[in-house]
Amino acid sequence: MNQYCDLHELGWSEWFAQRADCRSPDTVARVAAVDRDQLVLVDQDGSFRAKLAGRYLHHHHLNQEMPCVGDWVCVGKQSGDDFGVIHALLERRTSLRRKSAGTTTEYQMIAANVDYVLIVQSCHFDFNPKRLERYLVMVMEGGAEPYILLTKTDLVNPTVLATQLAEIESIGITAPIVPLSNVTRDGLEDVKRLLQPGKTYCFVGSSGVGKSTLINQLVGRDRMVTKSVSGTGEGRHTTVRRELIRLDGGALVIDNPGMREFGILGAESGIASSYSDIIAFASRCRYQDCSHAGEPGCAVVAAVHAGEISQESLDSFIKLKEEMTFNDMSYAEKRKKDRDFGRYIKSAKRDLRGR
Ligand SMILES: Nc1nc2c(ncn2[C@@H]2O[C@H](COP(=O)(O)OP(=O)(O)OP(=O)(O)O)[C@@H](O)[C@H]2O)c(=O)[nH]1
Ligand SMILES: [Mg+2]
Ligand SMILES: [Zn+2]
Repeated sequence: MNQYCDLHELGWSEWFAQRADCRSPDTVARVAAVDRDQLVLVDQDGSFRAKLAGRYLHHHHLNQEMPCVGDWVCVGKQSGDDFGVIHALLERRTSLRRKSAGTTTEYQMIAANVDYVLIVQSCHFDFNPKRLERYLVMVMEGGAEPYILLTKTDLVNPTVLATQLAEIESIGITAPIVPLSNVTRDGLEDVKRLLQPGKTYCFVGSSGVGKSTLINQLVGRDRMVTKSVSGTGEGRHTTVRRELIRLDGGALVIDNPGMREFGILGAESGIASSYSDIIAFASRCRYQDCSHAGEPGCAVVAAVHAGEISQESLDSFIKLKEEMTFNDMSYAEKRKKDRDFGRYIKSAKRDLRGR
């Protein structure tokens, strides 16, 4: 994060100024990353570490009450000290979150105070309009604006891409779509044009679709860790934490670990890496909606037989997916209520503008 910038350059606006009521001598800072019980904050003087005040932890227990990347907080810091104590969380203007499995009151936060969410899918293997819709609902509900990025266009022929674009439009999705390749750099300028200084952009999408690679291209150097896995372009779970960074052009971007669609929002936990193996194999199953329960052409079951995945991790993965189906029920209900999805999106957008 750049040193010595104005709070506005970190995304601060009148909206927050009107609601900030930090007790003196606390000042406001933005959460750039969360590492277990420590947070990385940024303010006009640069970045520093901080932890939550004991009193705060005592009074707040829900997931969504804990500061997440993108949040603004009130923090006490002695001048010259490089460690802060967080006393309060400022109201969120927008939030990107999902319901936790099996509870109605708790949410898993992905990021806060995001202006735009870039939903990233690869047009090679990962393309899935249903999942795209689920992301769109999540974005709209959180109050941010969506963009759709289709990566790895170098791996499909143009007619495949054209069919995918047509399919997205045919189901009533009106969000702007940018096809791109991190390899040929086609479309990169289109992405850059979307990015405005002082606005916050959160990248979401499955593991391996090229989120970090894209952010590195935008930064102009290798800021995020990416992993080369195979010539076919499938990736494994590489990014392990969310992080807010400021691009030279002034836009603020948040990288995310993949696999959101499975709702493993605590994807930082150890099990995530074994699931990402399963997901990598699953992308090669014959059927896109394969449940890995004996369908023909199932690459996951084949990998179990080959000893590349253990039966136990497959079992827990399937169990987790069942929970996620439960998670998605609210989405199904929403769809029933509002059969015309396009209309739903439009009204959500109207609500947003009315805010
Ligand atoms: N052919 C091709 N490969 C790409 C493209 N973008 C990324 N890759 C490759 O895909 C793999 C995964 O890329 P990452 O950027 O690590 O993916 P990610 O979305 O950040 O993945 P997670 O951090 O696990 O969520 C790497 O091997 C990249 O080199 C692309 O446009 N075309
Ligand atoms: Mg990544
Ligand atoms: Zn399968």
